[in-house]
Amino acid sequence: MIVVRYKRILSTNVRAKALASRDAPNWTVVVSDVQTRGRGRKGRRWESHKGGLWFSVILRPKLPAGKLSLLQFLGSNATRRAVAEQTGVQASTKWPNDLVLKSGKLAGILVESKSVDDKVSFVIVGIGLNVNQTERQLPAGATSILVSSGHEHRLDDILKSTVDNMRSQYQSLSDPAKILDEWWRNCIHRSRLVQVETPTGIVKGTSIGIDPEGSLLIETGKLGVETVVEGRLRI
Ligand code: BT5
Repeated sequence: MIVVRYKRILSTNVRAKALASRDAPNWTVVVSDVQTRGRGRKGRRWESHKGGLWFSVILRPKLPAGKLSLLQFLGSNATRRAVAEQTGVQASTKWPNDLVLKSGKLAGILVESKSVDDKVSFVIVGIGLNVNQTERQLPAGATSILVSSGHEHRLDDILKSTVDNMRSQYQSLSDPAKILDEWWRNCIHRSRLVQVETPTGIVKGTSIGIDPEGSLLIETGKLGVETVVEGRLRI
């Protein structure tokens, strides 16, 4: 694993993309103590002060572009496992790209990619995990491992464990059900009432599963099962 370290950077995803375009090898990791312009989905801001783990991994999976959302689930599973192994904190997954505790959002995953036609040139799996921030240092609705466990933890140990877990899940990319099953088993809204704000309106109902493409299946009652491709979910 090649690790490229920064004290301060705009965004590890932006840096990783630039390196991937210049043929950096698979499993190159870009990590920074601070991001000054950390990003979430749809250009949302990701607060990335000192104390958190902010990193991006370069991959070139042999997958059609339509299946890339699998990497988001792979990243969530790997981070959840690493957090449990290294800190004892048991986080849950939340669709589509969060790890959460009862006290709030612990981590977010941002998958970005470059494809030509349906062929993937590279994928960047960006992971933001709140580790050693105190409550005061976190944005509203967020939590950290320190807040949950009462202890500080070594960022490098969690980084290494997450990448190791990503590598072992990577073998399962040809068997997506394995990745999606693990994700669903640990999902906080399994069979619970949810509301998802989608680009075309709000969908309400019971979340009953995810399909092979990673879309959320919601039993809405009268309208039957709706397949939600993207959106923001509330329980
Ligand atoms: C995400 O977006 O959850 C994906 C976040 C990915 C961040 C990593 S850090 C390394 C790499 N480099 C980057 O530039 N990005 C990736 P989304 O689902 O859109 O959630 C964004 C929302 O989470 C914001 O609108 C806030 O409400 C909330 N938020 C912002 N910072 C947070 C934090 N540190 N902890 C928890 N929630 C936060």
